[in-house]
Amino acid sequence: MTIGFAQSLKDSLTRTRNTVFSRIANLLGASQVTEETWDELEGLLIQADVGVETTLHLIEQLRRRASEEAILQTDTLQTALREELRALLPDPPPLDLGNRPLDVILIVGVNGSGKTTSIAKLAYCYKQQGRQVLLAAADTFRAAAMDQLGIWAGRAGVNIITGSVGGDPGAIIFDALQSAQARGMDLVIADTAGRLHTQYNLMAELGKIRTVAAKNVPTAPHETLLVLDATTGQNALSQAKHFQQAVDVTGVILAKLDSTAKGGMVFAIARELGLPVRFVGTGERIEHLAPFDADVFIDGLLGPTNN
Ligand SMILES: Nc1nc2c(ncn2[C@@H]2O[C@H](COP(=O)(O)OP(=O)(O)O)[C@@H](O)[C@H]2O)c(=O)[nH]1
Ligand SMILES: [Mg+2]
Repeated sequence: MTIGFAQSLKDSLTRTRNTVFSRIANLLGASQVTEETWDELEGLLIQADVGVETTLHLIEQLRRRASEEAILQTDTLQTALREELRALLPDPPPLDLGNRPLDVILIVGVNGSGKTTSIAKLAYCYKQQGRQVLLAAADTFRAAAMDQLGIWAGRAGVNIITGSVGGDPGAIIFDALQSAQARGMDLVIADTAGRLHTQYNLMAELGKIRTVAAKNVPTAPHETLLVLDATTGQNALSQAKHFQQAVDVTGVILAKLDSTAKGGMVFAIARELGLPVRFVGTGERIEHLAPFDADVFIDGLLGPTNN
């Protein structure tokens, strides 16, 4: 990870760090571990949006280690906490991109989560890396969604395929893939409608998009990234489960990390959803997207290690 990305990931954690994690770091300063330490740590982790289930798991692991390793001092416990948090975020394999002539990324998530903005940021980021990017505006449910993506495509300097409002999203994916292949482009990023009003609609629509994609590019989509709004904390998790039932989600883009103190939800996403966070939104501008890095993330929360 470049220094610039690492810094922006750390900066986006300012609220999360200042609100709760700095208190965890203070609690685990240089003193004795007491029964109160455990209670306070548990409360702070829950406040930090780590999630109840994940917090209880962490406390259990740490209590076991404290007794096995005879941990009496809070600073040693802090080191153990850091290790256990890190263990919750196993490094995923690299994104399945760049292994074929044309990659397809499907972006899913509810309206307002930051989907369109994240697509623009991804397009910009991959364009910087020299890739030929084409956007597919397959959120045909709202006219504004297609217009907005068009504006962002202009900012990112990439082309876009749109259709008519209420039109068939599958047809737009079809056009986009045909067009990308004809023009020798190597990456299609598709926006989709974030309708959740019935699970059936969601599944039907996303299922159809996948079928059309796979017909044109046999192994597509290569990544299906779910955009979650970090400011919604634990609510985002139940939302995510609906999407996981509808489509084979391969990773998460955690948008708006800069505007929340709920950054601890990354641990719950990993443990409760089994999904790696791949990118985080660090602001509203097109360059405000950072690849996720677990070591940088944990340093950003607790400060760098002293050893
Ligand atoms: N601060 C901040 N705002 C964001 C970020 N990503 C998206 N937003 C804002 O969230 C709002 C909704 O984003 P949009 O992309 O339109 O969401 P969509 O409805 O899911 O497509 C907009 O006001 C964006 O500027 C981010 O990473 N940080
Ligand atoms: Mg949108």
